[in-house]
Amino acid sequence: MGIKTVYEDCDILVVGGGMGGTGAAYEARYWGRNMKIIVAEKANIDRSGAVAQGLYAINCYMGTQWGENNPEDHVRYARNDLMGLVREDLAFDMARHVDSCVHKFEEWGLPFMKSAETGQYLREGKWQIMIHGESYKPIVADAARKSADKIYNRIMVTHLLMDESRDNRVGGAVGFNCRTGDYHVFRAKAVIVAAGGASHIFKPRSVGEGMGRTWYAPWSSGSAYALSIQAGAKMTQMENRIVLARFKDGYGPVGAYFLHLKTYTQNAYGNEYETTWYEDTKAMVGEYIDHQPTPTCLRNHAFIQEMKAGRGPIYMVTKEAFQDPHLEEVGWENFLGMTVSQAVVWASQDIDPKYTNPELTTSEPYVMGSHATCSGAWCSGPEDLSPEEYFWGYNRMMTVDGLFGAGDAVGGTAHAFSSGSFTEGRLAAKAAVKYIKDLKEEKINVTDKQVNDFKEEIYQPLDNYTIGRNEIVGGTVSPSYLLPIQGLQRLEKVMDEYVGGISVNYMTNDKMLERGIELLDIMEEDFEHIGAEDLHQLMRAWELKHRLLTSQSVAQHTMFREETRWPGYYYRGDHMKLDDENWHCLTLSRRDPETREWTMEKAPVYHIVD
Ligand code: SFD
Ligand code: AMP
Repeated sequence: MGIKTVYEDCDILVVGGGMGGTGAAYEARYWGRNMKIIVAEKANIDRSGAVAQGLYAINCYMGTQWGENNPEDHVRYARNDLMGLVREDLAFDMARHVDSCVHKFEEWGLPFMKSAETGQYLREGKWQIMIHGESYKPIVADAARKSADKIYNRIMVTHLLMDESRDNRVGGAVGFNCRTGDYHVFRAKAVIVAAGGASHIFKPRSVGEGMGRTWYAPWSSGSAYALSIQAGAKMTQMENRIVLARFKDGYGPVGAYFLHLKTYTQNAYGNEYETTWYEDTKAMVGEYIDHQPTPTCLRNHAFIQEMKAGRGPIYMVTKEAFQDPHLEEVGWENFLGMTVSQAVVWASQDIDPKYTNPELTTSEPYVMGSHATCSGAWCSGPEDLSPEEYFWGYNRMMTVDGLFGAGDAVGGTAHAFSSGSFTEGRLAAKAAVKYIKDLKEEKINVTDKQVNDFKEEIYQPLDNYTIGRNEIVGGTVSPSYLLPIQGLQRLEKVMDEYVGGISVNYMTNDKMLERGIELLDIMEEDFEHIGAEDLHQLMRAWELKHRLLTSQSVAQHTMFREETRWPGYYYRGDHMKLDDENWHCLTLSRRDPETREWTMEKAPVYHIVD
């Protein structure tokens, strides 16, 4: 192969320069003054990740110094929203540090809205503060750029390297440059995976001409999960996919509308519907329905039931709030700074929310760890807080030595959002520096064989295409290869139909999952034959493989948890109730990198906050 190999040896490698990755680069420099810190990013950190377009709110801010909330309050909030199951040590640790990160964002130039009465940050809700956030990502990227020795943009990281002198220790990562095609080998003493969550593993509502539009970023390819799973790291709560109530077709978020504009929902006939489903929900989940605020999944549940009962569409009542010119402006700006497509959809469909109440929908499921859900890697907590089973030496270190996580990558930390993900990056980097210092002179050993084997595997889709292409004279259907888009649609269909997507109203059961898992396993074999016609498609091929591994993990976890813990996110038809007696626990999985077999286990939930 005439492919150039570029080597970079460093102390800390940050994979993914999104919110978690930029936080990690920034903090690594503070503690590791003389260390070599490298970031490898698939896109360009100025506009990469979920925050690429900007955000209109910072959804996690305690305001402790203003007497607003304490970290304990946030743990209670996240636990309540996730139906009792979070990693309270990780959640507390993030919450006690998040405010200082937000203050830094302001110092670095991010424009915050301020309350006319108090002069403090303008609250959208109890936890959320409002920003003019179009510039959010370039601002945090700048901090990372000033901290790291080098940022490699346009590198799709495909695999982690393992140290060959010690079992179960990471040794770096490999990937390729999506523009030049060069093969990149990063040998590192510690790796922080911050490669974001996963969209497009379940079939989206937006298909055909709208296919690129999803709520979570379409380029969130589950790499944080796949890279960690490939390396043998344990994962937790991967069944805890998230479904969101969103404005229809543009997937515009609803938080600013509900919390700041004080809009509310009603069914097609102008009626409030959540109370209609109170008894039904109580029969499924017991007293959780009485918790305040109502958990996100249970709000979804009422929405889904009302639609099934034939009283849709569900509308957001905007007509009242939009009579106030200030709120009208906020309503539009919310989307222009974060989800431009929602404003475009309204314009194209003649919807002016001042005169027409727009429709809401429930989205397809996403897998991520930082919104109202907590899928991700099983990580050590901080030494001063974590019970024994949650602590193995270094904060945010996965079950592979030297491998750390931040943001969506980390399991158990719901409601971290952008600010909490950045905070987790900082926490992981501080611990990674300590890990390296503790290694002292011990070297990482990565053989040429390991590097060359990955090289062959990574570029295989280009060969598949070049050779297979000779068998056809026109069109895209070949007997020898699948294109990434064809593979993606096949994956989305299986996940949708068998693992609880939109076409089955989020319903699945043991038999459906059994078949889904079989089909995913067949797909794993078929994806050896993905054909990539160019480097961009090679990136698509690897994104697809990462999505598949993420999906397999989701299916395995969904099979393992024999209850319906989060109605409104998904339903196990064979176990339609929440079962605290047997399942008030976290689920853990590990895929053996050699045999590819999955093993599942339960882990206790420790309530460290009353
Ligand atoms: O309204 C590889 N989020 C919101 N957070 C808030 O604080 N406020 C909001 O208003 C939020 N809302 C919102 C949000 C997201 C989106 C898409 C919308 C609206 C429309 C959530 C946050 O954005 C989210 O919590 C954080 O961004 C998560 O941080 P992190 O670091 O875990 O993920 P990332 O930022 O997406 O970064 C991932 C990076 O990795 C790169 N990458 N690099 C190399 N190799 C690979 N194989 C890679 N795969 C991925 C990515 O390019 C990226 O840079 S609201 O809905 O609630
Ligand atoms: P969203 O725009 O839906 O992503 O939500 C942004 C923030 O507002 C998140 O912290 C949500 O949990 C919160 N949120 C959204 N809708 C509601 C609601 N109806 N009640 C309470 N919190 C909400």
